[in-house]
Amino acid sequence: MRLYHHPASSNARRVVMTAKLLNVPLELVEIDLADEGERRRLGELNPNAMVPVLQDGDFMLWESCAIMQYLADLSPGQTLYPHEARARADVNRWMFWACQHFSPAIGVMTWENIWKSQVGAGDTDLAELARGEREVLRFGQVLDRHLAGRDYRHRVDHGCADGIRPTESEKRSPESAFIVAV
Ligand SMILES: N[C@@H](CCC(=O)N[C@@H](CS)C(=O)NCC(=O)O)C(=O)O
Repeated sequence: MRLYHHPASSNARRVVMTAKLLNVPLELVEIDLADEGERRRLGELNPNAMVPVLQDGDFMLWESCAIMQYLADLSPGQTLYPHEARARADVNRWMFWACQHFSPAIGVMTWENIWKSQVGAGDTDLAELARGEREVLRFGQVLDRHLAGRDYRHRVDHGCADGIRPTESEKRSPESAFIVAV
């Protein structure tokens, strides 16, 4: 299976981390989101022209959480994505939360701090950055409270140790811990 991704995309990273935890080999194809030609090619794979996109033979799948669930469904005996209804609903709850709340908040930060300059879309909008910071703080606190007292770091470390590393610019940005963790 092939995954079209970008290393700085948290949406792509959560798929890569899931594949590593499930021991599903993926051929990683990096898309340069700053390149017009590559973005056009991406638009042929995903009408939203976004990474990640999974190619499994003639089956194309976009949306990171759908890809994660698909990889789990292809992995007999896996325990990462539970089968029991409430346990699965709890995982689904956090997946929807990440897509609806946390990722969009992080997205404001990464757009203003990283992508905007790379695609020549102008200077950082400080008001927008402040709004992003407020949103990251609001939803980050929800995650923080949920994780307090739970043993979760070894899972994240396991994913990171296998090659998921923040770029130098992400290391300097305050949200890098969240980008790696989610
Ligand atoms: N809901 C989508 C979001 C995907 C997404 O926002 N991808 C970003 C990178 S993190 C992207 O490709 N952006 C390119 C663009 O907006 O043009 C998912 O979970 O896969």
